[in-house]
Amino acid sequence: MRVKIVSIFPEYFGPLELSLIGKAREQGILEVSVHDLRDWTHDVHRTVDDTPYGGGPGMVMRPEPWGEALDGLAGSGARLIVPSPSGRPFSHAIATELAASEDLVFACGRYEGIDQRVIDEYDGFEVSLGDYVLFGGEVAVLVMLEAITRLLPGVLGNAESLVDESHAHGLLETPVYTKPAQWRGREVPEILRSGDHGRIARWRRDQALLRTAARRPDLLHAIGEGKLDKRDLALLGEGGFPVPDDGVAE
Ligand code: JD8
Repeated sequence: MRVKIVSIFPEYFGPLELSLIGKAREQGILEVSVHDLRDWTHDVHRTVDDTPYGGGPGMVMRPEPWGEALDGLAGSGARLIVPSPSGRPFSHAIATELAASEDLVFACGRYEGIDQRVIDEYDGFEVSLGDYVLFGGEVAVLVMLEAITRLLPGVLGNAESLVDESHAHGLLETPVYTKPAQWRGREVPEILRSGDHGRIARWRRDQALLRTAARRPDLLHAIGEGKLDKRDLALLGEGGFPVPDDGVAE
């Protein structure tokens, strides 16, 4: 996968040298290039912003530098991703979709954002990390790239672990424990030390169901028809989570 990032703060992307993303680049699974938008300005002040049409606070990123940059970087077949607080919510599904792309270009906005004509010109896909406001798109790109890269074949040691991940199967992760069995008077649940893998699997599903029902009932609803068996529904009922008769927890 080829990834190009355009930003006025290219130094934000040092972390992409590290850890599994750094390793994926060494292994040639991922090619990342970071570009300074100011390289496509022609004035002594390397100006990338101007006042907003229609008035209002702050400044807007000028279209010309972006046009010149993306003409060079977002060739045919490249997909332009634009982090924006007004974008579609980023998700595992979007990460999976983008992980199937050959060529991704990320446009990092700053100030009040990028002139909308740039996004329209390159059919940019506006994506948001969540309902809070950041200073710019850079950290959003770091988050998205980590979620996308770990889905690329060969990046994760045991790809199996991708299968039983939360958001992959729709339930939140279960609590995890390691040695010592006692810590500050706190015990690791006995069942996890029982060696009874059948009971352990059931316990973990129960924990995932109860945690999801408590913290993310929206996810439980999204799981949809028939994915929750009678025992799941009984557990949720006992846990005080109303279970409608169509088998989909409220
Ligand atoms: C891109 C400029 C800052 C946003 C005026 C503060 C994503 N989940 C998210 N929250 N915020 C962003 C985000 C914020 C950005 C830019 C993404 C470019 N800003 C602006 C509008 C209000 N300032 C984001 N993904």
